[in-house]
Amino acid sequence: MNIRTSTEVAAALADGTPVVALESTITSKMGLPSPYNRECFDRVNAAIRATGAVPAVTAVINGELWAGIESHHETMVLAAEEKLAERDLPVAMSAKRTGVTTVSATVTIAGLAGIGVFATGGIGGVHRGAELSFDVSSDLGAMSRHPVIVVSAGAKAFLDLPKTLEVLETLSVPVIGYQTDQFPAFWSRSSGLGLSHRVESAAEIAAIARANTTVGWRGGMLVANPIPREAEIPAAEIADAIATALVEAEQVGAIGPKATPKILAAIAAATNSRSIPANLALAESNARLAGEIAGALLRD
Ligand code: PSU
Ligand code: MN
Repeated sequence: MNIRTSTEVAAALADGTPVVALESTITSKMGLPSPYNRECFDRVNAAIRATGAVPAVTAVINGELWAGIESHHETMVLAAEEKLAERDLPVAMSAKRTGVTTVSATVTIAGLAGIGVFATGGIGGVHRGAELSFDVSSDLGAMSRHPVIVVSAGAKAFLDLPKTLEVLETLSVPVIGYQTDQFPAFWSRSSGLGLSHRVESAAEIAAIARANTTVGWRGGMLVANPIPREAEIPAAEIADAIATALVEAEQVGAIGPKATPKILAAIAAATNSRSIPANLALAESNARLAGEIAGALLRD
């Protein structure tokens, strides 16, 4: 197989220890400003370990796909400046480039490595104004084609969340609320949009994943895990910051792959950095739940 894994991840996959994939864009400068990107990296890795699972950070290093980097790669991966989505992987491989992976690239690599659970912050989705810009994240299509459970705090609130849910339905990606009836909005526990499916435990998520295999579903599913209550930013406050950030991103012409990093940075500025601890807390909480799901998948 054309996938490299750390010695630890290779051993875990071989002996049936749970493994959780992690993306690397959120822990690059495009996801969080330094030093919070390193703090996020350390906290999500520790949260997965605390559940007894092994973290597998995905990245592309000198053209090779890694599912579980070695510790000597960490500094380079945290500093990498190229954001790679699924379609960028073949180009980065042939040109022997180094870059960080988005959700779409991570589910691709995790699927190839046989890792069935992945924790992120928030998935990409349908951008506001997509009816004119056509900006729909490749994360959505990738989740429908790779058999990986994605644990996220919903989708980022600057997206068009109703349209994001519609596209997930069109693509047949199950969306499961973890201890919630509503789709979370990243910094806030709820978007006000109802979900059809709710579970209370990691074991129920594992059972749904197994049933998906029984019905022949070859794609993944989205687990929507609301941000911890104590870290939540009230929806009205974040709404103002989002409005400011979207105007700023438009003024500097941040479109395509540059849009999400620019909007995230502008929201951090507009909230006096309050968005950052919220982002760290939700990523950590998603990592913990993903570790529990990976354990439940192997146990029962
Ligand atoms: N969530 C975060 N920070 C991020 C991202 C998500 O809290 O940096 C990244 C993820 O890697 C996601 C990507 O896959 O943004 C989506 O980018 P785009 O909208 O260009 O598809
Ligand atoms: Mn896009």
